[in-house]
Amino acid sequence: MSLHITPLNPAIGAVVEGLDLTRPLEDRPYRAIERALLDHQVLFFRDQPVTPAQQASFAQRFGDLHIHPIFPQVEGQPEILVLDTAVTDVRDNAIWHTDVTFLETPALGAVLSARQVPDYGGDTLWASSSAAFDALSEPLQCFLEGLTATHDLTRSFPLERFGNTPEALARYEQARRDNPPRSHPVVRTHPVSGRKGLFVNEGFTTRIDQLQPAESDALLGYLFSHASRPEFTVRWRWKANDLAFWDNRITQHYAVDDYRPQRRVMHRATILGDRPR
Ligand SMILES: O=C(O)CCC(=O)C(=O)O
Ligand SMILES: [Fe+2]
Repeated sequence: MSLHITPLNPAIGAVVEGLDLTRPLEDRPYRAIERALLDHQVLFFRDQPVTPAQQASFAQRFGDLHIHPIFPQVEGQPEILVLDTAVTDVRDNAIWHTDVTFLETPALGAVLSARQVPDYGGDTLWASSSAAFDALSEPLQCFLEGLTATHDLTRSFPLERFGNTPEALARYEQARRDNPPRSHPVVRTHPVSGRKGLFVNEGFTTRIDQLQPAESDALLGYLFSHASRPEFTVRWRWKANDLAFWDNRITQHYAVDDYRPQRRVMHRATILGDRPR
C-alpha cells in the first residue's frame, strides 16, 4: 500500500490516504505518519471504521494513553473518552484550546474518531501554534520567551457544568485535587522538530505569571485572538468514520457548536506527552 499525503493549507493540516487503521500499524507507515505529523501538525484519515480497541492500539504506537479525569469513557476501554452530545455537555470544546494543559505533562497528541455526525455543522478547526509564533514581531517573541503562564482545569470545566449529581460532583472534586493549576512556558519548543510555538490557550490558561493581572489579561487577550487567525488554521468537515490525529504540543483546536439538537458522537484517545520546555 502506498501512502499519499495531501496538504490542506500552508500552515497546517493534511489528508493521509492509503492506510487501513483497523489493522496493526507497521513500522514504515508508522514512521511516515510520525513525519507527516511533524510537518502538518494535524492529519486526517477518511473511512476508518475503527473499534475503540483498534483506535487505542493505533494511538498507543505513539505513546502511553491518558485516562481523562472528567469525561465519560467507553466501557471496558477507559483510554477512549466519549464525547456524545446525548450524554455530556460538550459546549466547552467550543473555545480555542490545547488538550489537558493543566497536566504537568500535557498530551503529545490525540486521535479523534467520528462515530456519529450531524448532516451538516459540527466542524472542528485546528490552529498552528508555530505559525502564530512565527508571525509575531521579534521583540514580542523575545519578551514572551522569558515568561511562564498558569493553566487551570477549572477554567474549562466549571463546577456548574459537571457537578450536578453526587457521583459527578465527587469525580469533579477528585479531579480538582489531582490536577492543581500548573505553570508552563508561554513559548514552547517542540521536543522533536525544535519549532517554537505559542503555548497559551483560552481553554485553560488563566494568567501570565510574571505580569500584573491587568497586563496579563490584556496580553493573553491579544495572544488568544492572534493564535486563531484564519491564516494559521484548517477547518475539517466531518463524515462518520473520519479520524483526525493532531500534535497537541504545537496546535490548538475548536469544536464548532452550531448543530444542536442533532446528535454528535466522537471517541478520543489521548497520548501522554512530555513536560513543556
Ligand atoms: O469534538 C470535537 O470535534 C473535538 C473536541 C475536542 O476538543 C477534543 O476532542 O479534544
Ligand atoms: Fe480538545
